[in-house]
Amino acid sequence: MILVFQVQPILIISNQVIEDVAIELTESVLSPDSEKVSYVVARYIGANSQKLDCSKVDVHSYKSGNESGGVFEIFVSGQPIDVFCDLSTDGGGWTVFQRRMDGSVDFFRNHSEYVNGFGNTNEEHWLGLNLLYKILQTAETFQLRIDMEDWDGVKKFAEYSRFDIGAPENDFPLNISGYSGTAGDSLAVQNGHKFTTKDHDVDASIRNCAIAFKGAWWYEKCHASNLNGIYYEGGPHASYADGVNWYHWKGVNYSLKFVEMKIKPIV
Ligand SMILES: [Ca+2]
Repeated sequence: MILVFQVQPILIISNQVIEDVAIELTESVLSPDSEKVSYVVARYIGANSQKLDCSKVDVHSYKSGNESGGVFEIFVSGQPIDVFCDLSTDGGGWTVFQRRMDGSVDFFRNHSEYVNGFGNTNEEHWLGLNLLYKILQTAETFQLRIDMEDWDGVKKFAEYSRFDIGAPENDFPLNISGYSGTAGDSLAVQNGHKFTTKDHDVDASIRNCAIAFKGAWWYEKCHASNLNGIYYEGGPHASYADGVNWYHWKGVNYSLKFVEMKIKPIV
């Protein structure tokens, strides 16, 4: 009963929301979990006035692009933020937080830049670990999808049914599971590890993996994937494992032409 009183003030706004909340609360009560209930309530409070991620945007409200994808405004901790939404791949609703596509943006950057984000939302960019962390707080479970393309136009993907990163004070450790896809699982090695940059070494190696492999990543000692590495035109590179590498597809001497990392809540 307490739950009902908590959500009543929201229910005025739309019948659809009433139904959605009722369904989710029913599921929550069937498997009691106060954290989940608070997530659901917070999510629907936000859904009425604020779009918390790309799964809740009005597809016609793009700032650039079109209904199948583009730049949209979402709200992160109440603040409007422009993000790129992929509204067509695998059911749409994906909030993009990383893209490599032409090498126009330097990704060999320091800790504060990876925390705060950089690049052009329409093109190459890194959304930023702080924003990513905050978005991931708005639902109990997010999934991760990574779309990739080689220089022959072959496309593959990796998807994880659970994706999360830890708090800033813990250096954003990676928490993933539930791989599926066509590209192979090159994130398993990185799971549980903190985010290292060239000026912030929190990896498991005696050296700094970000310096060694010219990227910034959830390095262990060091990696099976390096999607923030050097963008080598054409693909093959003689240098060892410092490109935009995804080991289980193309090995460590092939830099991908296109990469896009994106998240979507499971609700
Ligand atoms: Ca180290």
